[in-house]
Amino acid sequence: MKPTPISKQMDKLDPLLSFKVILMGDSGVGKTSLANRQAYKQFSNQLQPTIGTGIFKVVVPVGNFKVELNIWDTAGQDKFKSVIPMYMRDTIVCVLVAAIDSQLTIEHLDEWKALVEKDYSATVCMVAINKTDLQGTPGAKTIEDLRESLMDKYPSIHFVSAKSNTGVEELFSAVATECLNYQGSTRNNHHKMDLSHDSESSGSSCC
Ligand SMILES: Nc1nc2c(ncn2[C@@H]2O[C@H](COP(=O)(O)OP(=O)(O)OP(=O)(O)O)[C@@H](O)[C@H]2O)c(=O)[nH]1
Ligand SMILES: [Mg+2]
Repeated sequence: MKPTPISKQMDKLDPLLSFKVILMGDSGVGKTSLANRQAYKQFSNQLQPTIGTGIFKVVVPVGNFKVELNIWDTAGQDKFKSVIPMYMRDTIVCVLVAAIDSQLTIEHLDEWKALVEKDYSATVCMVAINKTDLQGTPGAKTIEDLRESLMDKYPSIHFVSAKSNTGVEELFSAVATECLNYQGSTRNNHHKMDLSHDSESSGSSCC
């Protein structure tokens, strides 16, 4: 029997829930590249730095739910940092992004987290260490070392590569699951929603 295409499987899923998610982190770590990879299945070696913010819409199936993520891709350059809190309102999950080949961007994760928590302490901060295709670059820490040094502060860490398309789908699936759990905990008297899979659906689609 032919497998049902993901688009058909997704038609069966309901309801559509929509959440706002923000990508933050130093300039050049690959925030726009991760959003592009998830939304358009594309990667470019020559992206211009983001100015202001861009919004990407993707739909991610999680169990019986079809979750729409509105991904706000912010600009990492210092000159834009002061405006980022203006975009934070109604954000459920913030993905703090750093690059594995730049220890400085990893050290700056705490500053980005502080920026989020200053006014929005309920926002969930997840971490994505991008550019894992560059593992082994001189001076770069290993995934194991990084996980160990960051796990106390950041329980949810994902190691990804927008370039080689490693872990990106899993990252946004985890983000969508976190959003659903948030929704479940606020709506259903702190009972988490049942996210068990009754189909083999996975993947995402962009609107
Ligand atoms: N090797 C490698 N390069 C990547 C990866 N992701 C992004 N890049 C490159 O890193 C550079 C910066 O990527 P962007 O996605 O523009 O970074 P950004 O975080 O959006 O930067 P700002 O918009 O300035 O905040 C680009 O040249 C990308 O091609 C990756 O996974 N691996
Ligand atoms: Mg960008």
